[in-house]
Amino acid sequence: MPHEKLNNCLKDQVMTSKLTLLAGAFAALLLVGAADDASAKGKKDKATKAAGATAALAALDPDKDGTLDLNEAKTAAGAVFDKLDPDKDGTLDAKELKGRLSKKKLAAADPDKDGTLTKAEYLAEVEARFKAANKDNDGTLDAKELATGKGRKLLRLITP
Ligand SMILES: [Ca+2]
Ligand SMILES: [Ca+2]
Ligand SMILES: [Ca+2]
Repeated sequence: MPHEKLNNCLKDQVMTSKLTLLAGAFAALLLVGAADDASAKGKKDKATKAAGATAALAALDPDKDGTLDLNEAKTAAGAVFDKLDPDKDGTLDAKELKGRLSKKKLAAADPDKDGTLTKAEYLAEVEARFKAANKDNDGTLDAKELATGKGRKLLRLITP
């Protein structure tokens, strides 16, 4: 190989490896950026959920003691039930529930299997979710407990 050609060939190789390095560095930057975004999003989600739970709690807590007790949850649930039952026949069917309960959950909460929930059945489901969300078993739910997955499942049934 003539000297010049060899030189060019080497230059090409150096260029290629530099480009590969650059591409690698760029990809790494992108990855770091994506990871940052994901953790920022996670934090934001958590903050949003906590803020949502705090706001929901404020609306559900007539005695303003900063926690939700079972009576308060049931009172709120009763109001939601009445609102969802515009034909006032005392039962909610899947359509009236508007996705607050999945089909499976509706079936589980409906022991007489007539496809609708009476207020008593609805309140029993509320009580079960309240207990599931009340991790420390102190009889009340605070904003932190309401922000958990189980807490939000309860909120779905008791917030307008
Ligand atoms: Ca309260
Ligand atoms: Ca029923
Ligand atoms: Ca608690």
